[in-house]
Amino acid sequence: MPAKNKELASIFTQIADAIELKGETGFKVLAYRRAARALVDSAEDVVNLDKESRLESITGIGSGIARKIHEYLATGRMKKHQEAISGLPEGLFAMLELQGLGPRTVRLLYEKLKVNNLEDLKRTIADGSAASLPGMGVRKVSTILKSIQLSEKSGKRMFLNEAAELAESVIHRLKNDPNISNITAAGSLRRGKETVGDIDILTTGKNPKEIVKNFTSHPSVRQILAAGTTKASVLFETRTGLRQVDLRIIDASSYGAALQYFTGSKGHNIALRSLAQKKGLKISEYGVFRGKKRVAGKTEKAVYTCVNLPYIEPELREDRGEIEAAAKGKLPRLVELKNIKSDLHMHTRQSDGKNSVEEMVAACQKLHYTHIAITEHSVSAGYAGGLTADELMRHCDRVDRFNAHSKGFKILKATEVDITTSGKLDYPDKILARLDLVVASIHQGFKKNVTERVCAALKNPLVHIIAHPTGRLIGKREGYDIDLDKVIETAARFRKILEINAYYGRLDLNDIWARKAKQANVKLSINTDAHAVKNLDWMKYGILVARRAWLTRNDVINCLSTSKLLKFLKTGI
Ligand code: DGT
Ligand code: CA
Ligand code: CA
Ligand code: ZN
Repeated sequence: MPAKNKELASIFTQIADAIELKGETGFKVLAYRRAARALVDSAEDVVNLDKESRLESITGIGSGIARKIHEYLATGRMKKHQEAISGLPEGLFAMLELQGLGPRTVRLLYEKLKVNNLEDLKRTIADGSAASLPGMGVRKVSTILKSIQLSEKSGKRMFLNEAAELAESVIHRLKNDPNISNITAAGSLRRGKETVGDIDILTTGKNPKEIVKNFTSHPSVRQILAAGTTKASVLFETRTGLRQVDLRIIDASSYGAALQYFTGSKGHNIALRSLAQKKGLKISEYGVFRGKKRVAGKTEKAVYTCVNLPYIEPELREDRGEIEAAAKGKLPRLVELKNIKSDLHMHTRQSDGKNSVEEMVAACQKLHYTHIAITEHSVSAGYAGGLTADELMRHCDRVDRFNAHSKGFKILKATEVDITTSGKLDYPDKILARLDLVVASIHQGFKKNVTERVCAALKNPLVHIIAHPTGRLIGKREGYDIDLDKVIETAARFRKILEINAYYGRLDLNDIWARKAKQANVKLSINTDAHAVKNLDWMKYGILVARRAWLTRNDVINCLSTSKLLKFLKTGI
């Protein structure tokens, strides 16, 4: 949606809300709401409409509204807006965002109980005064309380797994709609971004109205924000709160152009459009145009072909040099899930995992891996059932026995050894020397010389991989104070491997740092750190990070065959 359409729509909505809060009802309120809807639904930029004095050609915009739009575009202000909101506490508008709380109720709370904001509202719910207002009652209040709790949970962006699962469930249901021919997720989810704000779904098909109806009647939809003839925005209830999903129904002739546009990122789109302009072309969500003539639009690839570029994978579309690389024919051939032959960091019941070695093996064989590493925690990770040196040696004996009888699938003898607060490893070298793979990581002393300790581990000839190098937990913990440039430089010097931890709450290294590691000739390893069979499919999230980091299969040691990996671990080549 053009930026000014969006801006003006929210201004008109706020006017409607404000005058309703002040007691206005009827057609004036409706007129402002209708104008807001019309601006959202319009395919044309309100700026152009205003310039060409065509505002009133849009249904829902009369002369009064048109004048106000013009005033706002010309001066950056709208008198009616300022007048409408004056005297109203800002907190009232935030309350209106809650489901089950309309202007009439907010007004009642404001006038009778001096409720100015969400905090006041929570207080009056807790002390029972809200429920005792006329027309309120316990049931209504409990609905409002649930909305507050949901909206507090929804404040943050979604983890990649939640976004992927939500999109999948919406798409799965709509796929049964005979009206729909194509359906796919776009936006940040398609780019594999580590967190997702809202879900953008594009479809083609007949009877768009029916498709919208089908979409908005999904049983998990809690609120319909907008529902037009070719698009709709709704809030779904998920485990973590209310999440926005946008659906757009596109004409088949524009599907590629729309997919390109709504996949973003915004930065990538802007760069692509300016390249097109230099070639006398205009790219929009409807197609690629030379003057009035559409020269492409059906497929995404054709959009890129128009500006003499090869197809650019969604994960690369972040305006981080992908357009220049594409122009020079230097795009990397990105690693894919199907290239992965192993998962090299996982836990079983022997330490803090949920499943047995046998169960993890069976699950990994189903994934067509040829080998895995079981990496239990070490001695001082007592909280996580860390293995004593003896226990680790007995585990290795069992692995040797398994491998002696196993064809086409090997378990690597391995550990996830703690880098202790003193900077030493948690097992003596003679124990580590028996292992095929040593994964080292920090689990304690987050503030104690982390860079030095990690670099010391990298210098130990027995160490291969540093797991989750920054220790961040997305949205929860910043990560250690670590000098990653120095870690990467040290890893490069000693031919060591850095992990992309595929757990959706870690994704550590992230895309930016994994790319820097590659540029410094450091190999990466994508691992799930699974603590149960069902965690093994997090690999796909690690792959997305790797692709966003421009990695090819040659950068990722999980793509090596068993023998090549074992040789690499021994010799560094
Ligand atoms: P999110 O939802 O915050 O994780 O990020 P996105 O990238 O999914 O952003 P969203 O949902 O606001 O919009 C989806 C795509 O639509 C976005 O990646 C690029 C395109 N888009 C949206 N607004 C604009 C805009 O104002 N200008 C341009 N060039 N593209 C836009
Ligand atoms: Ca989005
Ligand atoms: Ca969106
Ligand atoms: Zn682990």
